[in-house]
Amino acid sequence: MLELSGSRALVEALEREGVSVIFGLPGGAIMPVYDALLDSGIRHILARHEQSAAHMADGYARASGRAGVCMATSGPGSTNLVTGIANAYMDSSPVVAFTGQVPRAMIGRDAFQEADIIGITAPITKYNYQVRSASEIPSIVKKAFLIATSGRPGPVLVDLPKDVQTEVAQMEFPDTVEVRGFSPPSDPDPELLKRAAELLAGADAPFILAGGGVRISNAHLELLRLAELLMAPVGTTLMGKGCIREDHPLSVGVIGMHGSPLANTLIVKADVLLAVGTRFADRTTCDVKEFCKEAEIIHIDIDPAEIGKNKRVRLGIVGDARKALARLTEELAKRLKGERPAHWYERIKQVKAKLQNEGNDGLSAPRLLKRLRKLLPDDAIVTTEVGQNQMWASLHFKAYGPRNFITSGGLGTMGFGFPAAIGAKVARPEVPVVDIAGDGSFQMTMNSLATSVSERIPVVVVILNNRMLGMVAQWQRLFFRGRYSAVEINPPDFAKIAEAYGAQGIRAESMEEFERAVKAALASDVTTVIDVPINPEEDVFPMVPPGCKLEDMIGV
Ligand SMILES: Cc1ncc(C[n+]2csc(CCOP(=O)(O)OP(=O)(O)O)c2C)c(N)n1
Repeated sequence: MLELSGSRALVEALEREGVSVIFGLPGGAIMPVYDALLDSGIRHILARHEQSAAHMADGYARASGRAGVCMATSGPGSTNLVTGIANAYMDSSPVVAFTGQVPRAMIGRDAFQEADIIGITAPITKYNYQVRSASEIPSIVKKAFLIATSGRPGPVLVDLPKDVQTEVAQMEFPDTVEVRGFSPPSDPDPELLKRAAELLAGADAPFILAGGGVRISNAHLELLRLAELLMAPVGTTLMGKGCIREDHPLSVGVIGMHGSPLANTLIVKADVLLAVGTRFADRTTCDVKEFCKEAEIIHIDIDPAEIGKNKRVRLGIVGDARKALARLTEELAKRLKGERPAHWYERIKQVKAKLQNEGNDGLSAPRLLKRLRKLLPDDAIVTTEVGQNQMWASLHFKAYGPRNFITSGGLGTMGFGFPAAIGAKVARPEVPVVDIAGDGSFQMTMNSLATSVSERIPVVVVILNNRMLGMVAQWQRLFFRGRYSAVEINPPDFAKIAEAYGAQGIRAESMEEFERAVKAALASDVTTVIDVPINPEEDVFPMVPPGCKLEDMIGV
């Protein structure tokens, strides 16, 4: 037993969890913890807005596979975290957030900077808890990390009243904790795996749909083995992008509203669909009732609540994707006789060669992204903002690894990409990290330039600058008779803004200038913002119009 203040116990508990970095911004109600941090080995990265701190923690988590930690004061500090927490929740990202709170006796009295953050975040956290006695801190921190990272990951929030932080108590740091009603996921049912193998072995046109769960459980190699054994094409959700190298002959790209034409046409022809670690989100399935209506669907997911939630399936298998895929492959190998047809290889190769052709249409977004791919090493990490930039990146920027494409798929949060890039760079400083941005999205969190420069976390931002809230403008062109409403945003001079923060700012007006700018950015040890003007009226195609089914794709 150790006698410690609550704030010292918190720092000690974080160190025992292996936390080496926290993203945050202080204030009155969390000051004892900030003071205790000074005596620890933990690096604190000062955000300029708590939303960005949460996105940084989220980007760190996705790039590293470990929990990301953020911290804020009470009231507005904690409410500013909300978007970042909701974003992590929708994308199953393990973020642990600590918030200061007014002293215990003041709770519920409308005290200065009081907010009921426990009530506010109840629906967007996997678990949240207000600490009522300092002695609880060691076990609560252990529980927070266990819950955030195990099973289907997600955000956890721990609220710390200020007087709990200063209270001195006998502290016991447990090696393990039990959480009532929370048990590790069971092993996948062997009988169901056998039935799944039988279905797949008998399929004429099998298809594999890989979601973010494949990345989370590090199941990419198992996925590849199964796909190669079965000789089935693999499409991914946006969250699963990169789970199979997108230059692999069996990879067909992302499925969905802005999916690749190849992926969307092949998946609807499948007779057996193996879906792994996906929640059948509406952006992936489009009209969910019509989605793969004729196929036998096998769904593997770690979260039992996902089975049958959005889509009725023939076989639902609960368990870790990596274990399930490994065992399914063993079962399948016993059942497959003779060589599998390799006809996919040729067909996919031909279509892809056509798609990868850069063309020569000036500074078009697809062309810029294809060029960017060539300029970056295979292991570079790309984050995106939200809007056309995100969909272009999904379609035209090939990802070569499961943690190399980081995007806000669930909440669709503009302003996510830049702070997430900073978090990812902290997690993996050895690889280049590039945020593919829109001019609208970047303006939402561009004050993170200050963090990036002063904390020496150099990333690259490529702004596909159409001077528009482009995706909204596209919908207005297509579905509102071209009547623009509130989409022209007159962006500032981004290169000057970057320079004002001490970053490097480059405006690139030709492909040659773009190439030079990317090379200069990669060689630089400071963040670089590359502003590229593109045609304001360029649409992202193909597209499945809202309410339609995958087969109704337009603009192919
Ligand atoms: C925080 C937030 N507010 C509003 C939206 C709605 N929205 C979706 S895409 C989009 C336009 C994005 O514009 P920009 O960042 O310039 O990217 P572009 O579509 O032009 O590539 C908007 C406003 C959103 N996704 N997130």
